[in-house]
Amino acid sequence: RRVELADGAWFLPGAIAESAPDLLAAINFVASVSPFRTLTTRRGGRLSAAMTSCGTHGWHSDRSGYRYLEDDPLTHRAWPDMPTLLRDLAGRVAGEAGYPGFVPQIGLINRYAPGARMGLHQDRDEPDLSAPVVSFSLGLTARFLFGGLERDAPTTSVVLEHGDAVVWGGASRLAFHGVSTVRPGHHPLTGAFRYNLTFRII
Ligand code: MD3
Ligand code: FE
Repeated sequence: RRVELADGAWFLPGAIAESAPDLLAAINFVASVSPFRTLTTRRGGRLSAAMTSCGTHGWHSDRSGYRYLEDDPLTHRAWPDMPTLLRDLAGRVAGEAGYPGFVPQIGLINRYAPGARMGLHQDRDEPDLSAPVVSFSLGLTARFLFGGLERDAPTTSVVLEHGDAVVWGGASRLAFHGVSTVRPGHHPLTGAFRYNLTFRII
């Protein structure tokens, strides 16, 4: 099943639910090489979701701002290779949403403990904005907010549950979006966390 949330944005409820245990194992592999860490913003704030990455580059933020880096500044080594399962599943889900031939270069993994959130933002650090962003949600539920191309445009929300996928392309690629504060809970596979994986091309 696929539902168009906005022009070019497709919600595929439960699309990755079957693969959840294998996805968790892949996340644990990535985190064993490049651990989850809390990043700082240019202004000195802290992002409340912990992050790590796999693939050719990883996303990083510090006093110098946001960017993709070839090496992990925590380990001073390359980021872990993207597990084949992640690459294949992201490609399959993109195809189901009408974006065939998607081969992600980077997998950014966000880990939300209860109380964590992500403020309204655009994903615009990728030079190739013709490629969609594919996102997978695992574990605790979250309310996801998305708006228009301007920060003050009205927002709509959708509840993202364990096993859901969303693909953002076309006219929605630069839409403002964010995640409301994750509420306390327990999930049999992820315990007290929500994980979100986003697959990108830069
Ligand atoms: C809409 N992550 O990592 S995933 C992010 O749940 C991010 O962790 C959220 O926003 C999370 O940047 C939301 C859904 C999502 C991802 C990328 C998008 C929505 C998007 C890119 C463009 C438009
Ligand atoms: Fe985003």
